[in-house]
Amino acid sequence: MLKLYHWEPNANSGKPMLTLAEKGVEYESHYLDLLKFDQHQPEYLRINPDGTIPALVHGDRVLTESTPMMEYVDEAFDGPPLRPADPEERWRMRWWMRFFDAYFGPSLSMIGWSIFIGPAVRQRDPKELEAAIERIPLESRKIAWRKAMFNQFSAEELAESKRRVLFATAKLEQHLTRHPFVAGKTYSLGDINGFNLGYALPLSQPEHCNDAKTPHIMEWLRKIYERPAAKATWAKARTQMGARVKMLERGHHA
Ligand SMILES: N[C@@H](CCC(=O)N[C@@H](CS)C(=O)NCC(=O)O)C(=O)O
Repeated sequence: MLKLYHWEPNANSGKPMLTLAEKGVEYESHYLDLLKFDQHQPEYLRINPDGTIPALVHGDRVLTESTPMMEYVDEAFDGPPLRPADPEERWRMRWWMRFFDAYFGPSLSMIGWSIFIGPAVRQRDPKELEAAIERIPLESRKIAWRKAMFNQFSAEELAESKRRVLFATAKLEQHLTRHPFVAGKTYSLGDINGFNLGYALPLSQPEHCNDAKTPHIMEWLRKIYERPAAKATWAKARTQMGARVKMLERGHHA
């Protein structure tokens, strides 16, 4: 019995969703609405006391942390391997996953929380928002929610996040001029990771990520989106968040 607790096919939730789809593994999907704070409700905290998503329940095991979770899925189930056999390629895959998760993801996330998540909940009753913050178990998530809800990200921290996102975008473009995929020749968890964090870059940073400036990133994103597993995964999107992926359809013009 396999259950995945997730939100939209996006960022950390999308990583195991696409991995499971690539492996051809069936699972019971539990959609948590992040904007309704489903992830902080007692039923979910019994599964993941940190109150973050995703979480994967396999028999009596509870797996958290989306990147090691993808490796678990690749190891534990049949289906096409998603980690290269070649040691150098596997090292490169892990190098990039670390870079995506530690550097690119948090910066992209801060920008997303300030322009999308915050405004999406800000009009609610401030007392309701304060009560929601009180229920958040992790201090770091409390801080992120408070800043998003009350528009408290400073201009300096947003500028630094933007600088990091552009640095990471340029670094990835450079890398993809030499390799078709993140690990090298082989499509891998590294691509699944990067795609989930960055598929909306052409929308969020249109003047920096586009066919003229980053043709290799654009081709890489489109190639991944054309995979049947990716199409099936993003077909599960329930909101505009996941539906943004449609701009990767060839022939789509902004
Ligand atoms: N490092 C964790 C991060 C999990 C995480 O923070 N997930 C976000 C969604 S992408 C979340 O649960 N946010 C909800 C909240 O902070 O309340 C992972 O990769 O799984």
